[in-house]
Amino acid sequence: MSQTPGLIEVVAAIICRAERVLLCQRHDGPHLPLMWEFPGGKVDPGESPHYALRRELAEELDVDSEIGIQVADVEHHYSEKSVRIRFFLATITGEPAAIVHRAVRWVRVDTIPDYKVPPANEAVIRMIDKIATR
Ligand code: DGT
Repeated sequence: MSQTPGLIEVVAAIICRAERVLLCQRHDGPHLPLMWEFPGGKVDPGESPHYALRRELAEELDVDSEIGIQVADVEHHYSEKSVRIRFFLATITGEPAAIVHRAVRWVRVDTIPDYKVPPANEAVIRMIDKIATR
């Protein structure tokens, strides 16, 4: 995959079930503390986005997954780093476990505004009701 120098390539999964979407709460650390993100993470060198996302979902949630279409592609600049996040629809087998997150939760789409999300996710969250019903 071609990469822009300095831009960290990230993949994230939008996993929907019965009008709910899976959100994962980050720990209370220095970067985006306690925010509710979509599961995923950095693409390692040589990995395809799909491969990276399946690996991340297995590592983070202990689930097998199928990755579907890409629904958003966002670039975001933090003071300390820049990320490009590609969001994919995905389905998982089994119940997700909070292996690396503080919590994982199936959140009703209409209650997402109650959750603090990373600024990079705001555009995706605004269209989540359309995405969730695809
Ligand atoms: P690390 O490895 O110590 O940098 O750990 P994280 O958790 O800060 O980074 P990682 O590997 O999950 O990379 C994801 C980056 O993308 C991180 O800067 C947070 C940012 N991000 C923004 N929105 C999302 C999202 O919905 N899901 C995920 N997984 N990352 C997001």
